[in-house]
Amino acid sequence: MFTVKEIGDAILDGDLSNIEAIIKRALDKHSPDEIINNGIIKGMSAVGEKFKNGEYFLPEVMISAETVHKAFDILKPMLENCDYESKGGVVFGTVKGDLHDIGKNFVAMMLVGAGFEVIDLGIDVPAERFADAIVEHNPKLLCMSSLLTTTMHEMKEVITWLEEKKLRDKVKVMVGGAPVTEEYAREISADGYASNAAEAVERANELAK
Ligand code: B1M
Repeated sequence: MFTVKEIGDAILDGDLSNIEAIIKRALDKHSPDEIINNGIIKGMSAVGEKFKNGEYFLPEVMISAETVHKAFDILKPMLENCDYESKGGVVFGTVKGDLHDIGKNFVAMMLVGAGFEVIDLGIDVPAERFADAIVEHNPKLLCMSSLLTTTMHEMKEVITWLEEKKLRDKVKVMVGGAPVTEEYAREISADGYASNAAEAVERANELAK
């Protein structure tokens, strides 16, 4: 039996070869939500701390990120198969110039688990692709993630682009990611902001009403 703490440690150690077995055994005792919030997110936050303190360098961070992706592959179908009625579509992407997707994937998975249909545009998404996806999928929400202070301004670019294309009134816009704040969200006229995945689900529920 593996505890959620051990899952966090496996992420921190980048234990790619054992993560599948660890998650599967942890599922005997813990829900996917618990594993994500108390295991994987805590582990990845610890990786972030070590990166910040200079104890970890990019190779260690990348192997931990890969371990997280492998854990997601196992947990994702479990969240998707929940018996929820669809609350509407969500177009989601990490903004142009930004390759971080772990947080976006967490939030997307939680939104799927809460009954939204997520159209994931991936990373490095330019304004035009967000706009095209709105026309194609007619979602209730547009979600953008940014992890870099040098890319968060792209969120404003997207909103301006939507205004120019007369698409702004068709969706509610929610933004998030480590450098993004509630104040910044207000400044760029986003409709909502969340600082973590659980809050993102709450905000999405409010905005989709
Ligand atoms: Co990067 N990186 N990175 N990195 N990286 C950060 C973000 C950084 C803070 C590290 C540091 O210096 N302390 C720093 C940014 C500094 C800044 O801008 N202020 C940084 C840097 C500088 C860089 C590079 C420039 C490094 C380089 O090449 N020299 C480079 C940039 C590449 C690019 O994007 N163009 C780079 C590269 C990478 C990797 C590829 C190695 C890897 C990404 C792998 C991947 O994502 N597939 C990576 C990682 C892993 C990190 C850290 C260590 C961890 C990020 C993470 O996954 N956190 C990060 C340090 C840190 O954050 N402490 C760092 C865990 C994740 C669960 O949290 O993403 O914050 P987070 O998501 C949260 C919330 O923010 C929120 O909910 C999530 C779950 O709770 N949230 C939303 C996120 N999106 C949301 C959307 C919402 C609502 C909530 O609504 C729509």
